[in-house]
Amino acid sequence: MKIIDLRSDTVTLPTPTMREAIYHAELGDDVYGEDPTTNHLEKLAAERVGKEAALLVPSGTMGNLICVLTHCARGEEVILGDQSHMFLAEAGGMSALGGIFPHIIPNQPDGTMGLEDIEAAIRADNIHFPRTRLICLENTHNRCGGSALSSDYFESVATLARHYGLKIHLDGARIFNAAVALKVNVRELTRSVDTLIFCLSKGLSAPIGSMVCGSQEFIAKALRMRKVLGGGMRQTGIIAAAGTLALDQMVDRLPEDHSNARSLAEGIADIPGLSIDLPRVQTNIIYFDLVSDRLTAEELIARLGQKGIKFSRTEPSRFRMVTHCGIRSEDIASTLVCIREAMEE
Ligand code: TLP
Repeated sequence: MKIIDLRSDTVTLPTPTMREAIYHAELGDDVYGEDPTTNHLEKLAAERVGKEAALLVPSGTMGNLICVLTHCARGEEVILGDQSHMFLAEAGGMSALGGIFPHIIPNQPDGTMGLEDIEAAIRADNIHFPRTRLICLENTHNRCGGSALSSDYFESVATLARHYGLKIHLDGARIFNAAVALKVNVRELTRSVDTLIFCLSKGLSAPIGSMVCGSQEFIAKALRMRKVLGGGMRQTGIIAAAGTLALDQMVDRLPEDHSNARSLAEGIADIPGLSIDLPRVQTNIIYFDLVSDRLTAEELIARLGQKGIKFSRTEPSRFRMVTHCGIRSEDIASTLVCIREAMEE
C-alpha cells in the first residue's frame, strides 16, 4: 500500500542530488570556522534574505531560542502571539533556559497580532514591570492556516517597534512559502525585521538545518549562544551541502505544493461532514474540521490510516494536512477519494 504522508513538510527526504552533494562535500571543522561548505551556505543564506550574516543551526527551535537569548536578558519580556509556534511548541525554552517572560497576545485568524494589542502590551518604564525587549512574528503562520503575512504588516510593526526601541524577530520557518504565495522577493518580507530564522528541513527538503540571519554583530553573539546550547557542530558541510541545494533548487518548485494544497482544500470543501475555510488556504498547510456526528475523529483517523493516509490532529475535531515535494497531484486525487470513502463508510 502506498503511504501518503501529509503530517508535515518536515517528512521530506533529501533529493538524490542532495545525497550526491553530501557525499562529495568539502569538509572542515566548523567550530574553527573552517568548513568551506558551511561558510558558503551561510553567505548564500544571508544574501538571499538581505541580512549581513547567517549561522547554520540544527533546528528551527534552536534558532528561535538562540535569537531570543541573544536579544534578551533574564527577566526581560518578549511579545508574541498565542498561536505562535514559539509559544505553543518550543517547550518553553525561552523561560526554561533564559528566564525570559513571554507576553502573549491574541493572533488574529490571519496570523497577525493587532497593532493596538502589541502597543498595549509594551511595558512602561516602571520597576514593577519586566522590560519589554522583543516582538516575535511568524511567517507563514503555521497554526493560522499557513497564512502569508504581507510586507506592509511587517512595516507597520517595525514602525511601532522603532518608536518604542524594540527589536523584531521573525520565525520564518517557511518564509519562502510566504514569498512565493505573495509573489514577492523574500527580502521584502525580511527587511523590516532585525533577525529571522528559516528552515532548510521543511518544504525545502534538506535533511537537517535552519539558518539564523541578522547583522554581523548579532550573528557574532548568536555564535556564542549556539555554543552555549551545544549547537556548535564539526563537519557541518554534510548538512550545508544539502542546505545550499535546498536554496538553489527547491524554492522555485514551492508553487506546486501550494497548488496541491488548494486542490486538496477544494476537494475537502465538497465532502459532506467536513468544513474548511477556503480563503484561509494560501500556502502548503490546510486545516479542516469534522462537523458530522456520523463518525468520531478517532474513526476518521483510523479509517484513513488503513488506507495509508497520514495526517495530524491539532484539536479534538480539527486536522492538519501539509503538502510537500513528496506529494504529487495524483496523491491529492487519491487522498480525496479515500477521505470521501472514509466519511461514507
Ligand atoms: N513545526 C513542525 C511541528 O513542530 C509542529 C511542523 O510539523 O509544522 N517554527 C515554525 C513555524 C514551525 O512550524 C516549526 C516546526 C518550527 C519553528 C521548529 O522547527 P524545528 O522542527 O526545526 O525545530
